[in-house]
Amino acid sequence: MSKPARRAVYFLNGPNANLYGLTDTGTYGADTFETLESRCAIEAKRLSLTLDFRQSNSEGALIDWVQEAIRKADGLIVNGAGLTYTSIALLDALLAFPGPIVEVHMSNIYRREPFRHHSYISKAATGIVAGLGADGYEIAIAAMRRLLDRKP
Ligand code: DHK
Repeated sequence: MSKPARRAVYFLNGPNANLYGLTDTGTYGADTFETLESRCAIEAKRLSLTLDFRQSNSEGALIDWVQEAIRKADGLIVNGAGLTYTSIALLDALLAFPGPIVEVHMSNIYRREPFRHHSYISKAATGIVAGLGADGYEIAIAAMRRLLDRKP
């Protein structure tokens, strides 16, 4: 079988994702954010994806990166973290992205507090991965590869 075409994917992480593995390991697991990033880099390489993996605590930075992705990326994976439940501005930026979007959460947000049960950004998502911990990050990348390979 021929190798799939190389595609560019942005993987954006919101506020406090940099604390994964350092606090609340019961919810988010013991992998640090750096470990998560290197696991994703390995999976992306295996699937011929060029991965741009970023994290910010700032809503504006995340929105700027989504706008940058509109020009530079074929697919977008996003863990909005706490902004998932508050940011219509992040939703509006994501709605402007023309390619597939995978929303990812380390935890199963529907088993948690009610305020985590409504994601604004899901309206822009092609699909969602939640509750699978760090494995979910790799699964989101594999799902993105399949979405990018779909015939229009
Ligand atoms: C990450 C966070 O930081 C929380 O604010 C969300 C999400 C859940 C996650 O499971 O990855 O509520």
